[in-house]
Amino acid sequence: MVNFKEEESLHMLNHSCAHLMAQAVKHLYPNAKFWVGPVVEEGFYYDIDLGEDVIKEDDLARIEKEMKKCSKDAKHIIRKELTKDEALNLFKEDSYKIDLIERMDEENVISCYTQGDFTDLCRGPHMSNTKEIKYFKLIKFSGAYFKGDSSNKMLQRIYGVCFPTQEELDNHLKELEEMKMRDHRKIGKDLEIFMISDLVGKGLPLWLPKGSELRRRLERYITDKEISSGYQHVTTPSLGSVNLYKTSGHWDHYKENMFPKMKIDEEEFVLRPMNCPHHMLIFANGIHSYKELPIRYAEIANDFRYEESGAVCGLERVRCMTQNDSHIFCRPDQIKEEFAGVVKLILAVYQDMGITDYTCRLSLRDPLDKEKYYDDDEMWIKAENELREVLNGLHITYFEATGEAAFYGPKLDVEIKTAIGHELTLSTIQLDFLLPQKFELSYVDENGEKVRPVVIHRAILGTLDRFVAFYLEETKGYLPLWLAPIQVQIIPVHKEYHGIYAEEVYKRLKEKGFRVELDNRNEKLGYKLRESVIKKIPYMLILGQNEVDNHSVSYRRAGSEETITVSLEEFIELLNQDVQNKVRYDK
Ligand code: TSB
Ligand code: ZN
Repeated sequence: MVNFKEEESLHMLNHSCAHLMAQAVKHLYPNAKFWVGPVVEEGFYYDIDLGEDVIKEDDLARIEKEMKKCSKDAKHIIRKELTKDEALNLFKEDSYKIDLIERMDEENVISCYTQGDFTDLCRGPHMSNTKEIKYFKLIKFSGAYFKGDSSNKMLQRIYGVCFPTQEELDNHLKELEEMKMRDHRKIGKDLEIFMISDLVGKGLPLWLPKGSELRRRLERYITDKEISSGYQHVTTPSLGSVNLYKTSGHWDHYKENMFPKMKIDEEEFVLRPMNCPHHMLIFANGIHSYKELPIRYAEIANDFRYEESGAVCGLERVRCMTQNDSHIFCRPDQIKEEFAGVVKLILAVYQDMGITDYTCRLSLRDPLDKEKYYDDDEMWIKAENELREVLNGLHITYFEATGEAAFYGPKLDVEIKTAIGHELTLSTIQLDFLLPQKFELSYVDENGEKVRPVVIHRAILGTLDRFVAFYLEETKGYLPLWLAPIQVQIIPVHKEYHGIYAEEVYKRLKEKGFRVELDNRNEKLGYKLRESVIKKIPYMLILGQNEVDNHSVSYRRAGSEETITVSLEEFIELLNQDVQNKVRYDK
């Protein structure tokens, strides 16, 4: 009896299920040829050459049905060991298997597994009978290039998952469904936040009117917060000369993440991947006394990075991003205070947003691998200790990651996990001792001597792109009132009878500065309500005869079934309270 509690057995079950799927596919597509079918985190997949055929949504159910049949057939799964020659002979019609066998050397034991009419080359181990493979589901399919090389043939990849019991399978499918519902790409579509067009390009999202409104709210919020915390905003171009990036060192160390250079007249330019060099030059533009420091330049800035096409994902990893960036120029004796200031700013912003689920990673150098880092032992030891002291002093829980520091200094990254399990950095604070040197920055100290400042790079929201991706998932799309692109949706029960009153309410809310939509279309009430629910608009106002007669409004808050009737003035007060308290509706 197999103990399914053990991961190994689950692995074996999933692997056997991949064979079961291959057997079913072979029954339905007799010319199918199989490449590899590994077990992966989400279950298993198999890469299949179907000739001219392409898998479509309906085919998954058909294949599943055939798998059920193969399972019920209760065939023994029989292992047989082969010499290389025997294996080559057995699979002589199958170029994929020959490719695999050719690469095996003499020490490898070559084995194949047979279940009824189906034999596959496989190391095993497997379940002993197909009847043991019962609780499975084919999840999704995609194209996958043979050996991952885009110049090769595109194979059909089918993903599935298998469990020892129906209950475990059901739980897993439920989790997958919840994950899908929370995926920012789905919410972003429902809420009309952004779209992607192949004609524009991968990783280059287009922000729709509602998405742009959300961005504007975030920009205003963070800019105001920064200005009140002593930052000065600057505006710099999204490209710069190649020489600028040669001076900064990005050309040597970051080129593979940049779009290629372009030549105009006799000059070469690049789309910028970061804003630091521009900000260094603004600092270098003046003479600075030690008394002026710290100087904090901030910018809501567009950057461009080459991210691999397989890595780009909705808004969370893009090729054109908008950083909520700043570079702080300070004296070495101000590092601690400035670092603490940024940490506190992050905490304040997270508190406003209601974000509690994150991890802080303090990335340090590996002292045994000094080659990898800017060479100044004393500086590293001092800086790392100072960062630790600040974090401890603020009672921040963090973990240390040795060897994860940047070349130019230690950093603190705030990490979050997305709905589909990606671990990403949201906020970051990075100490830098090198760029000031590259740009020969200095300030004048109390003795009239020129001294190098230290730079702190920091992003609080990270990029607006990644932040919105994260926050849509964090709130499940129920954006708080202060950020919601549309705050109130007004729905008259009958346009002819209640439309005029609805207009009045609309005007009054607009006057008060709220973002309101009036749904005066000739659609059924139920239809309008359903649409508003999908869009997760924080407040729905339903206005019928009762409301007209009493000069009242009936509201329903997003995610709630309850309808509450109050006077219009009370409703305005409620909205003001929600904005002021930054109330979250999903918690
Ligand atoms: C903070 N020069 C620093 C800056 O001064 C910098 O660029 N740091 S960074 O490379 O870590 O990027 C800042 C933030 O941008 C990251 O913390 C992350 O939240 C976000 N980010 C990075 N790459 C992407 C991307 N491809 N798509 C969306 N957001 C990204
Ligand atoms: Zn920077």
